[in-house]
Amino acid sequence: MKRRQFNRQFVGSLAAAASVPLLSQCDGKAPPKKDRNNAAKRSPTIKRISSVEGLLELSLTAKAQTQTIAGESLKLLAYNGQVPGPILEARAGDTVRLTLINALGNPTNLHYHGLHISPEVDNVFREVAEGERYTYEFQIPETHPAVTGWYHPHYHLKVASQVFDGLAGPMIIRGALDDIPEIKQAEEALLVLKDFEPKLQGGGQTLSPLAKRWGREGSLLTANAQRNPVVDISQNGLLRLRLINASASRIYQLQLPEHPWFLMATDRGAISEPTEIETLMLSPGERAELLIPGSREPGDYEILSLPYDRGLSEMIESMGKSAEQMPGIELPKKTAIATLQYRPSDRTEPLPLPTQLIPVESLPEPEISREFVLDHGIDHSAKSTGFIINGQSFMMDRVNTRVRLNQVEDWHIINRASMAHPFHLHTNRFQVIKRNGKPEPFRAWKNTVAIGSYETVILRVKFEDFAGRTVYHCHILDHEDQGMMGIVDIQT
Ligand SMILES: [Cu+2]
Repeated sequence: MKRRQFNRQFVGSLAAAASVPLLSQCDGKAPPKKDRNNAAKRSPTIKRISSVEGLLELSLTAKAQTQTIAGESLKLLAYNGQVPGPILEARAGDTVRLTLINALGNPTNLHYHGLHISPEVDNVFREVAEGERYTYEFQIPETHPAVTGWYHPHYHLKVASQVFDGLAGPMIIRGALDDIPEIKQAEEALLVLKDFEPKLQGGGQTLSPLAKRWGREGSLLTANAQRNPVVDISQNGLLRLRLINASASRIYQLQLPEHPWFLMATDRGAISEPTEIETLMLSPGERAELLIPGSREPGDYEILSLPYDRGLSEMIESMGKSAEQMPGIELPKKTAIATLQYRPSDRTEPLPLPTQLIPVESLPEPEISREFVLDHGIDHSAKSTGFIINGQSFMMDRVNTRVRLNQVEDWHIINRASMAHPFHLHTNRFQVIKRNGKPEPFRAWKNTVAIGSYETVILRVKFEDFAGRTVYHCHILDHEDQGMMGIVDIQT
């Protein structure tokens, strides 16, 4: 085979340099161009804590720390000294015993985003006070699907600041999906997408009321707390890439130009078959798993974050141009968030994609339909500062919606506001049935869905297994802190 050298001078890290001799030659035409100034470095591996003999046992200390990210010294909050926090990994049926130690100087708690567990455990009303510790113990149901979940604080009024400052970590549950032979053969990578703002996190500036209303965003886009890290992909291999949007407010519109990628799982598990996609929208809280075949010309392929306007142009028009200059408000722009880098392999035949994953059942017709109108306004009873659902702002002891266990419902989520509001339901999964009157192209299990300004989404949910009080809310966490949350009481 005729091979030729290609330019790898942009590769900075020692680990990457070590792989250069192996990768120094390749077939045919030149690999795609990339921005040489935007140096891609191999991401340091996130520490992984896995269950042993059916038990995932650990403690997580939440504490402030200074961390250098892309050359900026940032004052952040970390779990066990790491941003992002360690990857927690367990199997369906395993027991989790997690002790949260709070050294933040503020109250906090934990939410297990993407896990189907009792709201008595995954309890957002719990307070773990400063200096205290609390042990969360639960069993992951035997029938739990394989999911990419994540854990983060959910203490009302502190959620946006604690997550924006770094408190978030991946939580992987393995199940039947992991036993599919083609999936077993795939290599895995995981990227936690998260923005930071040096002006706020170390620069001494404070968040303006306008940026808080908008939902704070940072100018420094990172994956695994690194700017544009390298993700290895084996030539003729198969990469299973997990993505978590752990940003407080940012909506990503992702693209992998000149390279195929296939969606294999959404928030709450696999879809029925790998589905080739063009762009992937990931709003705060959402996850996706992709299958990427190493089938292209060896080279570097950037995963791009494309501009997505979640209502900024309208806000800037109404507030004046000064909005653009405020830390915490970022104009949408195109950025490389990670770079896939080909690594040679002895494989001459490409690894096949699975033809089937896990069937996504069709939910029965709903017994009840409800409307949830998302809007900006004041609920005087709750002394809210401006974000409401059905005219109501969140109150700690006010149940907004009562449902029956095992009942199937259609929820019409109507966004009457000029900003996008990603809607997240705790405890239970749902399927998006229609968006703006149009059926979704395929069935998928979700628990967070972006609802653009003036859009309507119908989701179908069956309240399964667990009774008790849980919540739904906007996952732009500043909006949640400012009242865009409701309590649903699941009754037997
Ligand atoms: Cu919102």
